[in-house]
Amino acid sequence: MAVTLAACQPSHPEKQSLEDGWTVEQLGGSEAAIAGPVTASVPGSIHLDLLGNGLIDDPFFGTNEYDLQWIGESSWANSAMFIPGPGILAKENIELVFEGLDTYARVYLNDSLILEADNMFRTWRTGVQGLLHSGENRLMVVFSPPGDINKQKAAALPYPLPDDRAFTRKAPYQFGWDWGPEYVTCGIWKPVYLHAWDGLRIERVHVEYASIDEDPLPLLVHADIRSSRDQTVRLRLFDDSSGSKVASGKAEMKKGLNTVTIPAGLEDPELWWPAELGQQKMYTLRLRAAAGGNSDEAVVRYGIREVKLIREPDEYGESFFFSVNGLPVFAKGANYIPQDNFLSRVDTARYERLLHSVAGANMNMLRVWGGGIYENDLFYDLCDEHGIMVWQDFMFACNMYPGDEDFLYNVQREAVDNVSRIANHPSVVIWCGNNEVDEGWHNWGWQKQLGYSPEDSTKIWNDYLEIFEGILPEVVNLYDPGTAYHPSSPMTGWGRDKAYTQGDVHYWGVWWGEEPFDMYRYKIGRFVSEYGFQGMPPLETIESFGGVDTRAKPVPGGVGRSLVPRPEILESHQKHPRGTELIRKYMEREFNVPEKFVDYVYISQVLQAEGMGQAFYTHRIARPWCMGTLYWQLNDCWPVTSWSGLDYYGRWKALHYHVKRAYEPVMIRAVLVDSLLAVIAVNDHPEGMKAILESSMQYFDGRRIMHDEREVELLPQGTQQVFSLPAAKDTCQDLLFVARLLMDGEELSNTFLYFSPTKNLDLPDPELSWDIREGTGGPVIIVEARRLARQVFLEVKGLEGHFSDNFFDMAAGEKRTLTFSGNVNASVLAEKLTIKSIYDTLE
Ligand code: BMA
Repeated sequence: MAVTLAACQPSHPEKQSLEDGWTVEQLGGSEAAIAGPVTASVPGSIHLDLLGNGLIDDPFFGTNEYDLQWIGESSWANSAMFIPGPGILAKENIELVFEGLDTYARVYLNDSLILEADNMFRTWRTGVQGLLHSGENRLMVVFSPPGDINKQKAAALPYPLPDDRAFTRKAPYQFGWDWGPEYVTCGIWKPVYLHAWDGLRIERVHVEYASIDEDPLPLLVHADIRSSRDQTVRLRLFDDSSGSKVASGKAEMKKGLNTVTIPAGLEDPELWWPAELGQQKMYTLRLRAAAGGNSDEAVVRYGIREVKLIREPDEYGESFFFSVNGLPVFAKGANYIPQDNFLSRVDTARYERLLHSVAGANMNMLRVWGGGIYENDLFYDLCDEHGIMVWQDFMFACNMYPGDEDFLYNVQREAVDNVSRIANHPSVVIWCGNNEVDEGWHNWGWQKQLGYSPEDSTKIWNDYLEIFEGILPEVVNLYDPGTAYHPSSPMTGWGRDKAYTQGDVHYWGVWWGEEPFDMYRYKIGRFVSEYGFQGMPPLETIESFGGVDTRAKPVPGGVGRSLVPRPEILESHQKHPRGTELIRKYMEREFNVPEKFVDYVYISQVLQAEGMGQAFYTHRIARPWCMGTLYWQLNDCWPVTSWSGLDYYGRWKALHYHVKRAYEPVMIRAVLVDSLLAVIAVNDHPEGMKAILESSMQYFDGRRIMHDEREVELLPQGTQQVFSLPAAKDTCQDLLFVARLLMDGEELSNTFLYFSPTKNLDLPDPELSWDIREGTGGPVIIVEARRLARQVFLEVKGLEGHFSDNFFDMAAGEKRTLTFSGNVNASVLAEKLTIKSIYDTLE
C-alpha cells in the first residue's frame, strides 16, 4: 500500500547535508601526535580543527609555520555518524556528494570503501544505495599526506619534474609560494551531502546565444539530464523574474546521461557590461524536467554579452585585447590569489568586502591566477554583479606536469567540473591554460638544471601540449563554447623583444631584474598581465603576527610609538628570498631610508605604490598599443610582506589607494620627456567630454611661477596630450608641477610632478591640520596643508575601514575632504586618527 502511494505522489530530489557531528583523528605521522579524536568542522581543514580545539598555536603567528609542518605530513581521518532521512531512503538513487575533498582521500561508508579521491578540484559523487540503511550510518574519510605520494610518483618517472607538487591536483600555493607559507592542508573543504532522486536529475544547464542584437534574442539552453531509465521527459523553461514560461517540449531520454537543447527566446534583451561601461544585467532561468511523476528543477543565472579576444596582426605586431559588445575595453585590474591558506574560513563577508574593494578601486578585471583554486560560485556571482571581468587560469603554475593516462584523465574531469560550473557567468571572459609554464620551459633553464636528455625534453613538452593544447581547449570548446582559450600566461618571457609586441606579458624586469621603476615606461606590453613590487603590510597587521615588540617604550620626542622589529619573525613573513634586500635597495634610490620601523613600513608602502604607479599610468596612456594592465597582486592569503595592495585582513595599503586614482575612468598624468613636460589625459568612456584643466608650476610653499586654466575636450576612449610646457630638470629642482582636471567644479583627477627623487627634495614642514565633523553618511575629515605635503597618510588603529582617499600629495594651501567607510562616529574617529606625511619621517 505504502509503495503504491509513494509512486503516485510527485517525487523531487532531496538533499541532506552531512556537515554535523564530525570528528578528526591522527592516524599516523610524526612526533606531535594528537591523542584520540577531536571535534571537526565540515567544510573545514585539519589545521583549523586543531586550532579550534586549542591543540596548536595560530599558524599565522610568529614562526609557528616551521613547527607545524608535521600536520601536513600526517594521515588524518574524519568520521561522522548520521541518520538518513526517510525521504532519502525511499528514493531509487541515493548519491553521496563531496563538492571538494582535499586531496588524497579514501571514503568508507559503514566500513565499505566507496570512493578514492585524488583531486581537490573535482566534485565526487558516488551511489550509496544498498550500503545505506535506516538508523545510524558511519562515514569515514581518510586523508593521506600528499608529500609521500608525490615522492612515490616522482620516483616512478624516469626524469624529475621541476617541483614534485606537480603530481598532485591540489592548490599549488599550499605547498608554499613566494608570498605564502607552506601549509599542506587536508579535509572536506566544501559541502558534503546526500542527494537522492527518482527517475531523473538535472546535472548541468548552459545558456548559449549566437548573437546579441536580435529581439527576441534566440537562446539555446543545453541541459545534461541523468535518467534512470528510457523515458519521455517533459521540459519547461521559465524566466524567473517574470515567472513566465519561455519554452516547453518533450525529449526522449535513454538510461544514463542525456544532453538536450531547448530553443528559447528572450524579449527586450539587455546587455551585461563591464564596470563603468553600462549596467550588469543578469537573467535567471528555471528549468523543470518531469517524467512519470518525478521531476527536478535547476536555476541558472546568466547575462548577455559578446566577448571577443582580438588578436590581429597590426602595425606593431599583434593585438591582444577584449572587445565587449563590440566595444574595445581597456582591462584595469590585478591578479587574484586565494584569500586564505585555510579556505573554508573565507566567509561571504570576506568575499563581499574584497569585491567591494576591487570595484571601489575602479577595476574591471581580475585574473584568477593558476597557482590557487577555481573559485566558488559566490566569487563569480560578485564579479557578475560588479562588472568585473574574470581572466580564469586553470590551476597549473610554474611547473611541468606528468602525462600518464591517470593524470590526464584526472585533469580532464577537473576541467569539465569547473568549466561547466562557471560557464554561465558573463564575467568570465577567458580561460587560460596555466601560469608561466610555457615561459618557465623556455626561459628558466630547467632542461639544463634538471639534466633532461633530448628524449626527456620531447616527452615533457609533448605532455605539455597534450594538456594545454589538447584536453583543456577541448573542454572549453564543449562546455563554454565562444569563450576564448589562451594556452599560457604570458605568451613570451619578459626578456624577449616579442613579449612587448604581441600577446600578454609578465614584466618582471622591475623587482626580479632589479631594473629601475622608470623601465615601466619602456617595457610596455600589448596586455601586461603581471608586474609588481612589494610593500610591507600595515603596522597593525605586522603586530597581529608578532613582527614587532609592542612593549618597547616610546622614544622621547618621537612620532607615535617606537616599535622594535623582530627580524626573525618579519623574515618568516617575507617569502621572497631577496625581498627584504630589494625593498631597501629600491628605497635607497628614491627616499631617505627612515630609521624608525613605523616610518620604514610607511615608506615601503609609498615606494611600492609610487613605483608601480609608473606602470599604471604608462600602460593606460599607451592605449591602444597596450590594452590591459593587471598588476601582481591584489590580495594576500596570510599576513605578509608581499606585492599585494590589500592585505590579509582586507586593509588597504598605499598601493590600493594609488590604484583607485590611477584607474579612474578619466585621468590625467604629467610626464617629463627630455625637456618637455606634457599632461596626458585618458578617457575610458565611449563618449567624449569637456573639462577644465588647471596647471601650475610652483614652489613648495605655494608661490606660483606659472598658472594656466583651459577647457579641454577629451576624445571618446582616447589618450591625448592636453597641455605642454618646456621644463628642464636641473632648473626646476625646487619646483613642482601640479595639474587638476575639473568638471562642474569637481576634481576628476590630479597629477603631481617633481624634478628629483624625493630624497633630494627640500621638503618643507607642511603644517598639516585637520578637522572631523559628523556628515550625513558618516564622519567627514577635512585636511589642510600649509605647504607641500608628500604622501599624506591618515591612519586609524583598531578601526576597520578605509578612507575615500589616502596616501596623496597636497599642494600648499590645499584642502581635502575625505570620508571613512568604517561604521564609527566623528568623535571615535577623531580619537584614533593620526595624520602624517613624508616630512615627518625625516631626521
Ligand atoms: C609571478 C606569479 C607568481 C609569483 C610572482 C612574484 O610570476 O605568477 O608565480 O608569486 O610572480 O614573484
